[in-house]
Amino acid sequence: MQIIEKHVGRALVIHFDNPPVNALAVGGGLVQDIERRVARAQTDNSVESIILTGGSSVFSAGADIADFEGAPERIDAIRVLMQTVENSKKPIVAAIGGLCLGGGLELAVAAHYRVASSTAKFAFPEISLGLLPGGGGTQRSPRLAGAAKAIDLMLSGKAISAAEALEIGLIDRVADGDVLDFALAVAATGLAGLARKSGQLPVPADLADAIEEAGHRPRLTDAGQKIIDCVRAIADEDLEAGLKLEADHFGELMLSETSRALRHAFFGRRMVARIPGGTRAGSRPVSRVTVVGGGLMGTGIAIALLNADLAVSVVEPRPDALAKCRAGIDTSLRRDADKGRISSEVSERRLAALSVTQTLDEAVESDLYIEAVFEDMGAKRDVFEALDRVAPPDAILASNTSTLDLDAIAQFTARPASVVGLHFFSPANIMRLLEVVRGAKTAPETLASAMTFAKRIGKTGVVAGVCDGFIGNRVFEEYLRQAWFLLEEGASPQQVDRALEAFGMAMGPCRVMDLAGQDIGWNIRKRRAVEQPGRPYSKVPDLICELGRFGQKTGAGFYQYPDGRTPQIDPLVEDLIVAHSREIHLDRRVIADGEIVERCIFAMINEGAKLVGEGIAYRPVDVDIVYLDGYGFPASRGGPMFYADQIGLSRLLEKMQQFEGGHHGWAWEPAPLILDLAKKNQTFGDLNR
Ligand code: 3H9
Repeated sequence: MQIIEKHVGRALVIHFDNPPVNALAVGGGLVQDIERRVARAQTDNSVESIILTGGSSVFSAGADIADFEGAPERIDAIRVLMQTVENSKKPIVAAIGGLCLGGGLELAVAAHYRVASSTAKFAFPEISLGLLPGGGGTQRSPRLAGAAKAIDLMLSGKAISAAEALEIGLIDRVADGDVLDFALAVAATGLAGLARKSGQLPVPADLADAIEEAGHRPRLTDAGQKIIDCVRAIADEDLEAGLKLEADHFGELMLSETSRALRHAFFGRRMVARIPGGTRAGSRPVSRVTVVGGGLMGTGIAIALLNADLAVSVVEPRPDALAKCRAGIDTSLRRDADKGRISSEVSERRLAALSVTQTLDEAVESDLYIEAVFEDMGAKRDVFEALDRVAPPDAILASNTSTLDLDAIAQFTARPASVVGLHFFSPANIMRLLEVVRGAKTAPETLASAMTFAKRIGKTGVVAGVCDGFIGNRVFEEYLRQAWFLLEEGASPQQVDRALEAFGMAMGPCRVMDLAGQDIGWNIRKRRAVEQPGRPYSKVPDLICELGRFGQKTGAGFYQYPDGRTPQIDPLVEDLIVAHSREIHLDRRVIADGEIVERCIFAMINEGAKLVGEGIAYRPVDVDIVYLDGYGFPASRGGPMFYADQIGLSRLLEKMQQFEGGHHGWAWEPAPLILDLAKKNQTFGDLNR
């Protein structure tokens, strides 16, 4: 972290440098240092104008998010900086190269003139952290860009280009060539008549209409409401009062559980990319990938890879399946172009990067091979033996298995160190999560390469050790186990779904399994009955399956789907469940929604803790990110392990002990890690490093 100051003619250039993203850190003192220098320049007679710059690639990614873990007053240093900048007697130019986000944009907006490189990008991403622009952004940007445009930026968090920022008046000029040289040239020709104090500009003419329109937006969060509140204050209050309201609202949001959860997820997504004790240095670059298997999963994977501009070969021996795969890829890429998500040139270029063949021998040599064939050990053996024969010696060999033993698969080759699991979630081109499975013999370099590859294709890669279900499905199994027990004890499918959806799960378990296919769970339960006879499930979902009701694809599951998609309550299912409770001599009782949530979510937490204790997941945050990015866990709760810390592990244990005394209490044996942490008065968060 440093500031380089230089005098160029009568201009003072203050170049701040805080790698990697020029976060405006209060803790590290950068903010205070910039402020001191701007204040000092006021009395330096050799200085006529001041240029603030962060260099050519990042102006600033905003406030240092780590600073928000302290007391809200700490952040005041940012506001002091903004005030000093705006009140400067000498004109201040923001020379913006590259990213200009959040507090960085607020700094630019507090300056008196803004020039940006043509590649610069502007956004207020605070909303995605459950926050609002708290450094004057809600007060100054509407005065510059108009209320509707500014509100849209703040509520959506979306980025705009330099050209768009110029068009809406957020910046003043787009630089030809180097942005600092351009800013210096502007300063040298004089800023008289150009420099403006944004905070003193008139109330934007569209304010009332924009506030009215914004108030009707669906799903406004607390942060969204507060943004609108602050902008409304522009009409009613002077700048100082507006800034005070903004600071108060920011302080409240910063301390809210939602924002803390979203910040946990922000750092968590980056933390899971770090392999403990590992390094990215040895990563092998991946530019060409062969996908073996052109079914639904293989097709989705191929689309995801093409969308990341990789060259892809798909190998599928069955001609009709190969044709279907090719058509699926074509449709997806062309649809993206039709919908304007990509240009038709990009779509054509990506399609040209695809080749399909019926045999592996015909496929182009690749850096990475991803097996996506049927979940059967014999089929995997055939593929991996063939891969061992044809793949170049330094290629990575990956299996997309979700249930089979990766270590056994690796043994089908003479190079188990190059074998890794890449567990995509369906549809693979949409779902953000990628479980990267580390086998007993997977080399650190193979694992690091797989994680780099995950980032390259825009996925959140989370490392999991080998076990049945890895992180995601192993935890999900315990969640479902409780959901199905609750049905036989007295709850209805719609009550279980409603309770968990009210907690924030994207979809309740009955609807999820109807969507995924009830037969998938049925197969797992049949296998488990043999493998783990001491850990039974409720028979309820099996009874549903025995009627041929596999969910949406058969028009019925826990619910009926007359239009193929919308669930409708089916009295037959209710009767079937009640009859089953009677048959197993269980007196059905009224179950509170709170119990449904606690049992399902605490079961998730307990299994997550077991995974961390066993070393399958590196850290509790790895479980959180799997759940946030792959299983629809509510972002505002930060993932199951973060949520557990909010409840408190001692309270969690107490509740689990109560459940231990109830129906199928054996399922509540606490994870040793929870006992250990609770004894030491520690949290899961303490293990996240
Ligand atoms: C704000 O500004 C509030 C204001 O209104 C003022 C209030 C008074 N702080 O993502 P990457 C780290 S709120 C701290 O892997 P990329 C990140 O953790 C802020 N650290 O790279 C990572 O660290 P590590 C509003 C930050 O190229 C490293 O930088 N701003 C921050 O894929 C590289 O990040 C935002 O919400 C930060 N602000 O993406 C922007 N930003 O290497 C958040 C990044 O140790 N940031 N780091 O894991 C982003 O969206 C992306 O990081 C960015 C780069 C697009 C900048």
